[in-house]
Amino acid sequence: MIELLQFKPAFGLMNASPFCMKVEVFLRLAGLEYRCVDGQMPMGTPKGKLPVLRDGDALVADSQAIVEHLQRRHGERMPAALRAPDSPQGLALRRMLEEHTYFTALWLRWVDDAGWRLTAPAFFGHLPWPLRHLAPALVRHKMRRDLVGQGMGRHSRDEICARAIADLHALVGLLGDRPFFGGGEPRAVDATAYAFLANLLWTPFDHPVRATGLRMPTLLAYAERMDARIGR
Ligand SMILES: N[C@@H](CCC(=O)N[C@@H](CS)C(=O)NCC(=O)O)C(=O)O
Repeated sequence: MIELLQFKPAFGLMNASPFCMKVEVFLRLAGLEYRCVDGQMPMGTPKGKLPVLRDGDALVADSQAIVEHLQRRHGERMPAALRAPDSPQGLALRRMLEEHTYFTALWLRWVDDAGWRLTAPAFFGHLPWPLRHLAPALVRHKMRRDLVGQGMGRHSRDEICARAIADLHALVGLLGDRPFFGGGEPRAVDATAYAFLANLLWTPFDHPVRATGLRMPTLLAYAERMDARIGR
C-alpha cells in the first residue's frame, strides 16, 4: 500500500502543510489506495522536508517528485487528465503558489504574532514538557531566519498580505469560467491550487488574505467542486 509520510493534521485541514495536502489531494483525485502516516518529522527525511512517499521499494521526497512518480508508476490507473504533464500556465500557477504564496502563509503563521498564538499550540501543544516550551521558540527562530533569507520576511505585514491577495486575484483570473485549473477536469495543478487555497482560507487564522479570499465567489465555487471530487 502507498504510504504518505506527513505532519500531524491541524486546523481541521487534511494537512496543515500545503505540500503534504497537495499529495493527498492528488492521491484522492487519482483514486489510488493509500494510507497516511501522520506525525512524522522532517529531520532525517531525504530532503529534510515533508511530504515523503513510500511506494513499495521507492522512497520519494518532494511533493512534485511524488506526483511525477505516481504518474509514472500508476498512470494507467488514474484519469487521463491527471497523468498529463503541467501545461505552461499550470506550471506558472504552481510556481506562484509553491514559491511565492506559500511564504506569505508561512509568515502569517510563524512570524505574525496573531498567527503564532494559533500555530504554537497546534504544532507543539502535544509535546511533553520541557519540549513543549523549548521547541516552539527554536522552530520559530528558524522560520523567521529562513523567511528573511528567502526574502518574504523582509516585508511588512501589510505588504505580505497585499502580495498574497494579488495572488488570489491571479487565481481568479486564471480560472476564469472553467471548472478546474486543468480545464474541464482536474489535473495535477488542481491538487496544488486546492491545497494552498485551503491552507490560506479554511483555517482559523484571521488576516486580510483570508477575509478577501472568502469573499471571492469564483474561489468558493471552485473549492466546492474540488470537495465533491475528493469526497470531502
Ligand atoms: N518543495 C518541497 C517543499 C516541502 C516543504 O517545504 N515542506 C515543509 C512543510 S510545508 C517542511 O517540511 N518544512 C520543514 C522544515 O523546513 O524544516 C515539496 O514540494 O515537497
